[in-house]
Amino acid sequence: MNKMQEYQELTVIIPTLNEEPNIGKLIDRITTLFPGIHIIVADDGSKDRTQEIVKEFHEKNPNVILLDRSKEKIHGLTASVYDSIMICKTPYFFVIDGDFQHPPEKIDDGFKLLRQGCDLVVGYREKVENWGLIRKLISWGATMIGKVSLLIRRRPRVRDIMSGFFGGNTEKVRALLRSNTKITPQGYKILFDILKQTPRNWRLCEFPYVFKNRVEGKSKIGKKHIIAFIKSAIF
Ligand SMILES: Nc1nc2c(ncn2[C@@H]2O[C@H](COP(=O)(O)OP(=O)(O)O)[C@@H](O)[C@H]2O)c(=O)[nH]1
Ligand SMILES: [Mg+2]
Repeated sequence: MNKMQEYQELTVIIPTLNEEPNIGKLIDRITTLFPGIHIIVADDGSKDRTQEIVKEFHEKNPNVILLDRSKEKIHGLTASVYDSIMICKTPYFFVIDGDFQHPPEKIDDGFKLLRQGCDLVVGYREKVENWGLIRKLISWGATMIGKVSLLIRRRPRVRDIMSGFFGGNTEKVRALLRSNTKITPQGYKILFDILKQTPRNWRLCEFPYVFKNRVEGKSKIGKKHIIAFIKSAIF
C-alpha cells in the first residue's frame, strides 16, 4: 500500500470551541503530513469563524468534515468525541486537540501502532512545557484518583489516563461505547470513561509526546470539569 492509501484508513477527530486562530493551520498541517486522511471537526457552537473555516476546507477536500454540534443538548469534549467516533467511516481514529498543544506529526506514531493491531493507543505527556504548580498539582491529584479507580475496577492502566491525544480501532471502541453505561457525556475525559470499561484482553499501546503551550486562543477547561472528573472516578 502506498502512503496515501494507508492514511485513507485513518480519521483524525478534532474537538473545537472557538479555535479560529488554530483550526485552519492545523487542518493544513495534518492533510499535508498525511495525504488521503479523513478529518472530523466536532464543533460545539464556536462564536468565531471556526465553523466557516472548516466548511471552506470541506469544499476543496470532502474528506474534511464539520460535525456541527451547536444545537445539541449536551455539549463538551466527551459528547463531541463520542459522536465523532459514532460517525467515523475508517477502521482507525485518532483524537487531537485543536490548539497545537498536541504535536500533529505524532499522529503517525499512534497510527503505526493501530495498524500493528493495538486496540487503543494513548499518547503520554513526556514533558509538559511551563505548567504552573497549581495546574501540575491538580493534574497529579486527578491522575492518582483515576488510577486508584481503575485499579479497584481491575482495569488495564496506561501512563496517562487523562490523555486527550489517543486513538483506537473504530469498531472495537464503538462497540465498547455502545454497551457502556459509565460514560459521563458532560465530561471532558472520554479516554478515562473508555478505560473504565476496557476488557483486560485488549491490547493497549503507548507513545510519548511533549505537551506544548497554547500559543493562540484560550483554554476552556475549568473547575467544573475537574469536579466532573472526580465524580466519574468515584462512580
Ligand atoms: N467540541 C468541544 N470542544 C471543546 C470544548 N472545550 C474545549 N474544546 C476543545 O478541546 C481542545 C482542548 O481544550 P482546551 O481548552 O485547550 O483544554 P486544555 O488544553 O486542557 O486547557 C481544544 O481543541 C478546544 O477547542 C467543548 O466544550 N466542546
Ligand atoms: Mg489546550
